[in-house]
Amino acid sequence: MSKPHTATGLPDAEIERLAAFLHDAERDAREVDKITDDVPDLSIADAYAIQRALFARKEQQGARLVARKMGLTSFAKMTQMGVDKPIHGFLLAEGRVADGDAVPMRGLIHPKLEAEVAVTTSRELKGPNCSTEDALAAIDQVFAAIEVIDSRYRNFRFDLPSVIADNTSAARFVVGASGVPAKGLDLPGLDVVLEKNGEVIASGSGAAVLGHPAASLAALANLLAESGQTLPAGTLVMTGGVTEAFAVQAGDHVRVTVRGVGTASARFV
Ligand code: OOG
Ligand code: MG
Repeated sequence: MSKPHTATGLPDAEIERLAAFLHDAERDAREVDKITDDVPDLSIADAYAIQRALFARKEQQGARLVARKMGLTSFAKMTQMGVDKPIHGFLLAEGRVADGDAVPMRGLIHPKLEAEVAVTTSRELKGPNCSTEDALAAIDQVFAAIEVIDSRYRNFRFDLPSVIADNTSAARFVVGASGVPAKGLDLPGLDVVLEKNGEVIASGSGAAVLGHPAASLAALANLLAESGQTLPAGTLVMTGGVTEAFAVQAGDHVRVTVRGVGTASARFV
């Protein structure tokens, strides 16, 4: 029996069973009990092993990794969800929505909206010990972005291991059609505004994201290192919600503006 990367406590068959459970819930757009109701002592390492097994299942069916995400990087989000540690997940081509396009409610359970800053990288980042400065030097372009999260768990309630296994509630994401070079930008000073149906519903600064969006990128490199992974050059990263998340419904038109950077918008149908 070989278990590459991380020593996990759960047998492989259990990891696979829980990954299948979450995979099917997402496929059927059906909310389910959080997996720690079933496995109360689920460790963070096991939770990431389930997330990787979920990714492997999707990859087998043709899914393609196009970006990475950080989550729970702002106090607004940690407070809203009652959890206190940043987490990371994967984003697939099938979840990407072009800027300005429609997001069908079909296939989603109880989607919520997040205003984010996305970045692309121009060099590989490798943890552990990746610093904010290392990460900042690796940022190529900066974009306004919207993340549509959709926890597979009943009432969007979970704990840290459960949400990690559920790929950090990832569902859809929209990255602005055009970004700007990071050089010369004050990332913590970025002004991020979230509008729904023409009204500002939340705003915040880049500093809301772990003090600096580059700190979130560094945290991603360091978390990936725990499972022996690096972050290749050319990776697109959603650095995490600046504000708390907001429910959306069909008919809503939403827009994120990052002043001096750009906008990202979508409409729910
Ligand atoms: C977990 C994902 C959080 C963010 O940007 O903070 C997240 C959740 O709140 O469901 O994507
Ligand atoms: Mg997010």
